[in-house]
Amino acid sequence: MNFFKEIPEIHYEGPESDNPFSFRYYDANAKILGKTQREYLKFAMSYWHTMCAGGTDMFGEASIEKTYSREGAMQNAKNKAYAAFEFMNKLGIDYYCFHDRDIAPEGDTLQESNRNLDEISDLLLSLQKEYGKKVLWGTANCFYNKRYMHGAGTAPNADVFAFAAAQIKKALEITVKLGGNAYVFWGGREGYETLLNTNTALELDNMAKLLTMVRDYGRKIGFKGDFYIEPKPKEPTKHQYDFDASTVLAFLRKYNLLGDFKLNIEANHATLAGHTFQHELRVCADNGVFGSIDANRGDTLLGWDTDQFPTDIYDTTMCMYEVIKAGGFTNGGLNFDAKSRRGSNTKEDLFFSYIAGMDAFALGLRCAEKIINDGRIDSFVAKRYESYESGIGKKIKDGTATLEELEKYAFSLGDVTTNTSGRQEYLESIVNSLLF
Ligand code: XUL
Ligand code: CO
Repeated sequence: MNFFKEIPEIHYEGPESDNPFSFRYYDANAKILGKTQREYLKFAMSYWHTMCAGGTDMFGEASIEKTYSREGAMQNAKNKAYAAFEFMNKLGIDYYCFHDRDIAPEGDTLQESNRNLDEISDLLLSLQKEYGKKVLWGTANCFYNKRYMHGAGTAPNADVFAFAAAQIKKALEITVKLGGNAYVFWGGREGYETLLNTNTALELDNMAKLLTMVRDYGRKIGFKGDFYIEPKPKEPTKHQYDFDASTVLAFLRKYNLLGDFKLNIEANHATLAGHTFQHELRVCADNGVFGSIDANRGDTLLGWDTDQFPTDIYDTTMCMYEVIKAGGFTNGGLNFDAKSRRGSNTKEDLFFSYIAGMDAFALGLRCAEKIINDGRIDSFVAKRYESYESGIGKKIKDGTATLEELEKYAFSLGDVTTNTSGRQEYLESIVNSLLF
């Protein structure tokens, strides 16, 4: 099997190289902040976009050839697995992420789907050993089949809930079998179209019950990794319950799921929620729930999830700045939840897309390191809040100040005229001078 035989292995050649099949910034073994770039970035291939998506949209049929065999769905899945490892191997990507239905076809019954998964995961396990690749995370596709049109864990019908629970149980078992250290919940249709037909309180309670059961079962079968929730505000549903990082945090707190659950932040989901990618990462880091990243980008002129490959250096820099500050990845990594455009429809384009994304993050990592090593941004922020390090400010910070005490203190001040500049433009120009 040699699906990508016309494509060479991709290696680092440096910024001056004009070889399109080379990395100009991603130098896997070069050290940065004490780790190799490879260890820091932990790139992962998304099985669905990379191996399955044919470039369809609401107006058009597939434009990209993703057929691996015409001898039935199982043979296709097997050949797809060989192609996936050939692809990762040529790019030097160590991890992959998958939905159950990406790797093995759905059967007529859940039992048949599960048998398909057993057979294909045996093959994946042997390919992982052969190529030295790992699973970053697994998940269940509980949104494609029409049974899930009203949701899975938030379905108004208990049979749908039960079916989803059983499907997720198997997807978790397969993730564990393949050695994955994380399991993702993206609430594809866990939301509503209209409140006129929706019992939001029951739906959210049920969702929490499902996550609790999966957590408990996972721990019972020896899964020691993280569960992640991936926030997204809308699409496919009008309103999704896992709207953004703050909403998910409130949910995890309410239902006592913190500790086992962290967040998987996707760039384009952040922008759809009206936030920057960096904002969502910061919310996670501030609350100890930073888990993993779905690396992509949207388009400011389009209001949907375009899942484009990330190439904006400012974005990747500020992302890696937050990742470094959060202590780097543990069980998570950078999964390219991104697809080549419908018009970029050759095998070469698939490689160019990954090269562009990996280079953008490698460059972002180096730029973030520069900002941190330069120190001006950090020391500006520290100085901006220094009044909380002593006197009345320290009492406020420590939680020992009372309202009466603050009133007495304020009376002693006369007027307060100590507002100092936030120096936004100056700081932005420092970042630019370090980047370019
Ligand atoms: C959809 C999305 C999913 C999840 C996994 O917007 O991001 O691919 O990452 O189900
Ligand atoms: Co995603």
